[in-house]
Amino acid sequence: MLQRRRFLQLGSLGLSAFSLTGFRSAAAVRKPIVISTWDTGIAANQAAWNVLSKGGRALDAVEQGVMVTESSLNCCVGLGANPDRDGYVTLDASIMDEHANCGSVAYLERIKHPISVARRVMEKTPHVMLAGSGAQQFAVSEGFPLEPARLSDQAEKEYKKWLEKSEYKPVINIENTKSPTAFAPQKLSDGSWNHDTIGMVALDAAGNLSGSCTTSGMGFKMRGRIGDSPIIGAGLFVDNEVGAATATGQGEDVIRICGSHLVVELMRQGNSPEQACKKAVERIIKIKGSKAKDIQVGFIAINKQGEYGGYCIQKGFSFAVCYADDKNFMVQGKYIL
Ligand code: SD4
Repeated sequence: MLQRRRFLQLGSLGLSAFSLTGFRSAAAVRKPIVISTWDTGIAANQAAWNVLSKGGRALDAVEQGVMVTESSLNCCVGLGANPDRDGYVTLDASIMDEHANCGSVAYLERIKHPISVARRVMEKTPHVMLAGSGAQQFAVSEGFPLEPARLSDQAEKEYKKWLEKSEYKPVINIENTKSPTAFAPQKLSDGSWNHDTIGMVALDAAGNLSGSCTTSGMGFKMRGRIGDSPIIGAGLFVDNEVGAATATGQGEDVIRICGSHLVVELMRQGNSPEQACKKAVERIIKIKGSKAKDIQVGFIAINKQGEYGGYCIQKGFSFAVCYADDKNFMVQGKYIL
Protein backbone atom coordinates (compact mmCIF):
# COMPACT_ATOMS: atom_id res chain seq x y z
CA MET A 1 0.00 0.00 0.00
CA LEU A 2 2.80 2.35 0.95
CA GLN A 3 4.63 1.48 -2.23
CA ARG A 4 1.50 2.16 -4.25
CA ARG A 5 1.11 5.56 -2.56
CA ARG A 6 4.72 6.40 -3.31
CA PHE A 7 4.12 5.48 -6.92
CA LEU A 8 1.04 7.68 -7.09
CA GLN A 9 2.87 10.62 -5.57
CA LEU A 10 5.67 10.31 -8.06
CA GLY A 11 3.08 9.86 -10.77
CA SER A 12 1.69 13.27 -9.95
CA LEU A 13 5.03 14.72 -10.97
CA GLY A 14 4.92 12.92 -14.27
CA LEU A 15 7.57 10.51 -13.02
CA SER A 16 7.45 6.80 -12.62
CA ALA A 17 8.90 5.08 -9.60
CA PHE A 18 11.42 3.33 -11.81
CA SER A 19 12.73 4.53 -15.12
CA LEU A 20 13.22 2.13 -18.02
CA THR A 21 16.86 1.76 -17.11
CA GLY A 22 15.95 0.75 -13.61
CA PHE A 23 17.14 3.92 -11.82
CA ARG A 24 14.84 5.45 -9.33
CA SER A 25 13.82 8.97 -10.40
CA ALA A 26 14.50 11.53 -7.72
CA ALA A 27 11.84 14.23 -7.53
CA ALA A 28 13.22 17.66 -6.75
CA VAL A 29 11.30 19.05 -3.82
CA ARG A 30 10.76 22.81 -3.70
CA LYS A 31 10.73 23.83 -0.06
CA PRO A 32 10.01 25.87 1.84
CA ILE A 33 7.07 27.33 -0.05
CA VAL A 34 3.93 29.23 0.92
CA ILE A 35 0.90 30.18 -1.17
CA SER A 36 -2.20 32.16 -0.27
CA THR A 37 -5.38 33.49 -1.82
CA TRP A 38 -5.92 36.89 -3.43
CA ASP A 39 -3.63 39.90 -3.72
CA THR A 40 -3.35 40.47 -0.01
CA GLY A 41 -1.54 37.13 -0.01
CA ILE A 42 1.66 38.95 -0.97
CA ALA A 43 1.98 40.72 2.39
CA ALA A 44 0.80 37.61 4.23
CA ASN A 45 3.28 35.40 2.36
CA GLN A 46 6.07 37.78 3.32
CA ALA A 47 5.30 37.32 7.02
CA ALA A 48 5.06 33.55 6.53
CA TRP A 49 8.32 33.57 4.60
CA ASN A 50 10.07 35.31 7.49
CA VAL A 51 9.30 32.17 9.52
CA LEU A 52 9.94 29.59 6.79
CA SER A 53 13.22 31.07 5.56
CA LYS A 54 14.70 30.74 9.05
CA GLY A 55 13.81 27.06 9.16
CA GLY A 56 10.60 27.71 11.11
CA ARG A 57 7.58 25.45 11.24
CA ALA A 58 4.85 25.70 8.59
CA LEU A 59 2.27 25.94 11.37
CA ASP A 60 3.86 29.14 12.74
CA ALA A 61 4.23 30.49 9.23
CA VAL A 62 0.56 30.07 8.30
CA GLU A 63 -0.59 31.62 11.57
CA GLN A 64 1.72 34.62 11.39
CA GLY A 65 1.07 35.05 7.68
CA VAL A 66 -2.70 35.49 7.89
CA MET A 67 -2.44 37.58 11.07
CA VAL A 68 -1.09 40.34 8.84
CA THR A 69 -4.34 40.31 6.87
CA GLU A 70 -6.46 40.08 10.01
CA SER A 71 -4.67 43.16 11.41
CA SER A 72 -5.24 45.27 8.35
CA LEU A 73 -8.21 47.49 9.10
CA ASN A 74 -7.83 48.52 5.52
CA CYS A 75 -9.42 45.35 4.24
CA CYS A 76 -12.27 43.03 4.92
CA VAL A 77 -10.63 40.12 6.71
CA GLY A 78 -10.98 40.62 10.44
CA LEU A 79 -12.71 43.30 12.43
CA GLY A 80 -12.56 45.93 9.67
CA ALA A 81 -14.88 43.80 7.56
CA ASN A 82 -18.42 44.22 6.38
CA PRO A 83 -20.98 43.08 8.95
CA ASP A 84 -23.83 40.61 8.72
CA ARG A 85 -27.27 41.91 7.82
CA ASP A 86 -27.94 42.87 11.45
CA GLY A 87 -24.78 44.97 11.61
CA TYR A 88 -22.40 42.62 13.47
CA VAL A 89 -18.95 41.52 12.22
CA THR A 90 -18.65 37.77 12.80
CA LEU A 91 -15.43 35.94 12.04
CA ASP A 92 -14.56 32.34 11.05
CA ALA A 93 -11.07 30.78 11.04
CA SER A 94 -9.34 27.41 10.98
CA ILE A 95 -5.83 25.99 11.22
CA MET A 96 -4.37 22.52 10.66
CA ASP A 97 -0.90 21.06 11.14
CA GLU A 98 1.19 18.16 9.89
CA HIS A 99 -0.14 15.75 12.52
CA ALA A 100 -3.79 16.29 11.52
CA ASN A 101 -4.25 18.42 14.60
CA CYS A 102 -6.81 21.07 13.80
CA GLY A 103 -8.76 23.85 15.44
CA SER A 104 -11.34 26.38 14.40
CA VAL A 105 -13.63 29.15 15.54
CA ALA A 106 -16.89 30.20 13.97
CA TYR A 107 -19.25 33.11 14.43
CA LEU A 108 -16.71 34.83 16.66
CA GLU A 109 -17.21 38.50 17.50
CA ARG A 110 -14.90 41.28 18.76
CA ILE A 111 -11.63 39.32 18.65
CA LYS A 112 -8.86 40.66 16.43
CA HIS A 113 -7.03 37.41 15.64
CA PRO A 114 -9.46 34.51 15.16
CA ILE A 115 -6.66 32.43 13.63
CA SER A 116 -4.75 32.49 16.92
CA VAL A 117 -7.88 31.53 18.84
CA ALA A 118 -8.33 28.63 16.40
CA ARG A 119 -4.77 27.55 17.18
CA ARG A 120 -5.47 27.69 20.92
CA VAL A 121 -8.60 25.57 20.39
CA MET A 122 -6.35 23.05 18.62
CA GLU A 123 -3.59 23.11 21.21
CA LYS A 124 -5.40 23.69 24.47
CA THR A 125 -8.81 22.04 24.27
CA PRO A 126 -10.07 18.53 23.59
CA HIS A 127 -12.24 20.00 20.78
CA VAL A 128 -11.79 21.03 17.17
CA MET A 129 -14.35 23.81 16.87
CA LEU A 130 -15.79 26.50 19.14
CA ALA A 131 -18.51 28.89 18.03
CA GLY A 132 -20.19 32.14 19.00
CA SER A 133 -20.22 33.33 22.59
CA GLY A 134 -18.43 30.18 23.77
CA ALA A 135 -15.57 30.83 21.36
CA GLN A 136 -15.41 34.43 22.55
CA GLN A 137 -15.45 33.34 26.20
CA PHE A 138 -12.57 30.94 25.51
CA ALA A 139 -10.61 33.66 23.68
CA VAL A 140 -11.00 36.09 26.57
CA SER A 141 -9.99 33.40 29.07
CA GLU A 142 -6.85 32.91 26.98
CA GLY A 143 -6.01 36.60 27.26
CA PHE A 144 -7.26 37.86 23.90
CA PRO A 145 -8.62 41.40 24.37
CA LEU A 146 -12.29 42.01 23.69
CA GLU A 147 -12.29 44.74 21.07
CA PRO A 148 -14.95 47.47 20.94
CA ALA A 149 -18.22 46.43 19.31
CA ARG A 150 -18.19 48.91 16.48
CA LEU A 151 -17.86 48.88 12.72
CA SER A 152 -14.92 50.42 10.91
CA ASP A 153 -15.79 53.72 9.22
CA GLN A 154 -15.74 52.04 5.82
CA ALA A 155 -17.91 49.11 6.90
CA GLU A 156 -20.35 51.50 8.54
CA LYS A 157 -20.70 53.38 5.27
CA GLU A 158 -21.17 50.21 3.26
CA TYR A 159 -23.67 48.82 5.72
CA LYS A 160 -25.77 51.99 5.53
CA LYS A 161 -25.67 51.77 1.74
CA TRP A 162 -26.64 48.11 1.86
CA LEU A 163 -29.57 48.82 4.19
CA GLU A 164 -31.19 50.93 1.49
CA LYS A 165 -32.09 47.73 -0.41
CA SER A 166 -31.15 44.99 2.06
CA GLU A 167 -30.58 42.46 -0.71
CA TYR A 168 -28.23 39.54 -0.13
CA LYS A 169 -26.23 39.42 -3.34
CA PRO A 170 -22.62 38.30 -2.85
CA VAL A 171 -20.28 40.15 -5.21
CA ILE A 172 -18.22 37.81 -7.35
CA ASN A 173 -14.46 38.36 -6.91
CA ILE A 174 -15.06 41.03 -4.28
CA GLU A 175 -11.48 40.40 -3.15
CA ASN A 176 -10.00 41.15 -6.51
CA THR A 177 -8.27 44.45 -7.05
CA LYS A 178 -8.63 46.49 -10.19
CA SER A 179 -4.88 46.59 -10.44
CA PRO A 180 -3.14 43.22 -10.08
CA THR A 181 0.23 44.90 -9.69
CA ALA A 182 -0.80 46.77 -6.55
CA PHE A 183 -0.59 44.26 -3.77
CA ALA A 184 -2.21 46.32 -1.05
CA PRO A 185 -5.92 45.97 -0.36
CA GLN A 186 -7.79 48.51 -2.43
CA LYS A 187 -11.21 49.95 -2.67
CA LEU A 188 -13.17 48.96 -5.75
CA SER A 189 -14.85 51.53 -7.94
CA ASP A 190 -18.23 50.65 -6.43
CA GLY A 191 -16.88 51.59 -3.00
CA SER A 192 -16.56 48.06 -1.62
CA TRP A 193 -13.31 46.62 -0.26
CA ASN A 194 -11.48 43.97 -2.10
CA HIS A 195 -10.99 41.21 0.37
CA ASP A 196 -12.89 39.16 2.90
CA THR A 197 -10.93 35.90 3.14
CA ILE A 198 -7.40 34.63 3.15
CA GLY A 199 -6.44 30.96 2.90
CA MET A 200 -2.79 29.93 3.16
CA VAL A 201 -0.93 26.61 2.86
CA ALA A 202 2.80 26.05 3.40
CA LEU A 203 5.51 23.40 3.22
CA ASP A 204 8.45 24.03 5.55
CA ALA A 205 12.14 23.17 5.25
CA ALA A 206 11.57 19.98 7.25
CA GLY A 207 9.02 18.89 4.64
CA ASN A 208 5.94 19.38 6.82
CA LEU A 209 2.67 20.94 5.67
CA SER A 210 0.21 23.22 7.47
CA GLY A 211 -2.63 25.53 6.50
CA SER A 212 -4.81 28.38 7.76
CA CYS A 213 -7.94 30.16 6.64
CA THR A 214 -9.59 33.26 8.12
CA THR A 215 -12.54 35.35 7.03
CA SER A 216 -15.36 37.70 7.91
CA GLY A 217 -17.52 35.56 5.66
CA MET A 218 -19.86 36.86 3.03
CA GLY A 219 -20.83 40.50 3.63
CA PHE A 220 -24.43 41.04 4.79
CA LYS A 221 -25.00 37.34 5.41
CA MET A 222 -27.80 36.22 7.74
CA ARG A 223 -26.94 36.51 11.41
CA GLY A 224 -25.56 33.15 12.51
CA ARG A 225 -24.38 32.13 9.04
CA ILE A 226 -21.13 30.15 9.05
CA GLY A 227 -19.16 29.58 5.86
CA ASP A 228 -16.66 27.00 4.72
CA SER A 229 -13.57 28.64 6.19
CA PRO A 230 -13.82 27.23 9.74
CA ILE A 231 -14.94 23.80 8.57
CA ILE A 232 -12.03 21.39 8.36
CA GLY A 233 -12.25 19.60 5.02
CA ALA A 234 -14.26 22.40 3.41
CA GLY A 235 -12.28 25.64 3.66
CA LEU A 236 -9.02 23.95 4.65
CA PHE A 237 -7.44 20.52 4.70
CA VAL A 238 -3.92 19.21 5.27
CA ASP A 239 -2.62 15.67 4.91
CA ASN A 240 1.10 15.57 5.55
CA GLU A 241 1.56 12.51 3.32
CA VAL A 242 0.01 14.19 0.30
CA GLY A 243 -0.63 17.93 0.30
CA ALA A 244 -2.71 20.83 1.57
CA ALA A 245 -5.55 22.86 0.09
CA THR A 246 -7.71 25.85 0.95
CA ALA A 247 -10.73 27.53 -0.59
CA THR A 248 -12.26 30.93 -1.15
CA GLY A 249 -15.50 32.15 -2.64
CA GLN A 250 -19.05 31.10 -1.96
CA GLY A 251 -18.65 28.91 1.10
CA GLU A 252 -21.96 27.10 0.79
CA ASP A 253 -20.78 25.52 -2.45
CA VAL A 254 -17.42 24.59 -1.00
CA ILE A 255 -19.10 22.86 1.94
CA ARG A 256 -21.37 20.93 -0.43
CA ILE A 257 -18.40 19.03 -1.89
CA CYS A 258 -16.05 19.07 1.16
CA GLY A 259 -13.88 21.05 -1.22
CA SER A 260 -10.41 21.18 0.34
CA HIS A 261 -10.56 17.56 1.44
CA LEU A 262 -11.60 16.62 -2.08
CA VAL A 263 -8.63 18.50 -3.55
CA VAL A 264 -6.21 16.67 -1.23
CA GLU A 265 -7.78 13.29 -2.05
CA LEU A 266 -7.52 14.06 -5.77
CA MET A 267 -3.81 14.79 -5.27
CA ARG A 268 -3.51 11.48 -3.43
CA GLN A 269 -4.89 9.80 -6.54
CA GLY A 270 -2.02 11.24 -8.59
CA ASN A 271 -3.36 14.59 -9.76
CA SER A 272 -1.10 17.64 -9.67
CA PRO A 273 -2.28 20.46 -7.38
CA GLU A 274 -3.66 22.35 -10.38
CA GLN A 275 -5.48 19.31 -11.79
CA ALA A 276 -6.93 18.54 -8.38
CA CYS A 277 -8.21 22.10 -7.93
CA LYS A 278 -9.68 22.01 -11.43
CA LYS A 279 -11.56 18.77 -10.80
CA ALA A 280 -13.02 20.13 -7.57
CA VAL A 281 -14.19 23.27 -9.38
CA GLU A 282 -15.73 21.09 -12.13
CA ARG A 283 -17.67 19.18 -9.51
CA ILE A 284 -19.21 22.41 -8.21
CA ILE A 285 -20.08 23.52 -11.72
CA LYS A 286 -21.74 20.19 -12.41
CA ILE A 287 -23.86 20.52 -9.29
CA LYS A 288 -24.78 24.16 -9.89
CA GLY A 289 -25.55 23.85 -13.60
CA SER A 290 -26.59 27.17 -15.12
CA LYS A 291 -26.30 28.86 -11.71
CA ALA A 292 -22.53 28.32 -11.67
CA LYS A 293 -22.06 31.57 -13.59
CA ASP A 294 -23.47 33.48 -10.61
CA ILE A 295 -20.85 32.32 -8.14
CA GLN A 296 -17.11 32.22 -7.64
CA VAL A 297 -15.12 29.50 -5.89
CA GLY A 298 -11.35 29.21 -6.03
CA PHE A 299 -9.07 26.50 -4.65
CA ILE A 300 -5.31 26.59 -4.15
CA ALA A 301 -3.10 23.63 -3.22
CA ILE A 302 0.45 22.47 -2.71
CA ASN A 303 1.76 18.94 -2.58
CA LYS A 304 4.54 17.26 -0.67
CA GLN A 305 6.99 18.02 -3.49
CA GLY A 306 6.33 21.76 -3.24
CA GLU A 307 4.36 21.91 -6.50
CA TYR A 308 1.51 24.39 -6.37
CA GLY A 309 -1.63 25.22 -8.33
CA GLY A 310 -5.01 26.88 -8.24
CA TYR A 311 -8.26 26.92 -10.19
CA CYS A 312 -11.53 28.81 -10.03
CA ILE A 313 -14.96 28.91 -11.59
CA GLN A 314 -14.58 32.18 -13.39
CA LYS A 315 -12.03 34.83 -14.24
CA GLY A 316 -10.79 37.14 -11.53
CA PHE A 317 -9.27 34.92 -8.86
CA SER A 318 -5.58 35.30 -8.08
CA PHE A 319 -3.18 33.78 -5.57
CA ALA A 320 0.25 34.66 -4.21
CA VAL A 321 3.21 32.27 -4.32
CA CYS A 322 6.46 32.65 -2.35
CA TYR A 323 9.46 30.30 -2.31
CA ALA A 324 12.52 32.58 -2.06
CA ASP A 325 13.50 35.99 -0.68
CA ASP A 326 12.99 37.48 -4.13
CA LYS A 327 10.16 35.22 -5.28
CA ASN A 328 6.79 36.39 -3.96
CA PHE A 329 4.48 36.89 -6.91
CA MET A 330 0.87 36.76 -8.05
CA VAL A 331 -0.57 34.02 -10.25
CA GLN A 332 -3.87 34.53 -12.03
CA GLY A 333 -6.06 31.51 -11.32
CA LYS A 334 -7.08 29.48 -14.37
CA TYR A 335 -10.82 29.33 -14.75
CA ILE A 336 -13.49 27.25 -16.43
CA LEU A 337 -16.40 29.51 -17.35
C1 SD4 B 1 -17.28 32.27 3.10
N1 SD4 B 1 -15.53 31.39 1.73
O1 SD4 B 1 -17.54 32.68 4.22
C2 SD4 B 1 -15.89 32.51 2.55
C3 SD4 B 1 -15.89 33.83 1.87
C4 SD4 B 1 -14.89 34.00 0.80
O2 SD4 B 1 -14.35 35.07 -1.08
O3 SD4 B 1 -13.96 33.28 0.62
N2 SD4 B 1 -15.09 34.99 -0.01
O4 SD4 B 1 -18.09 31.71 2.39
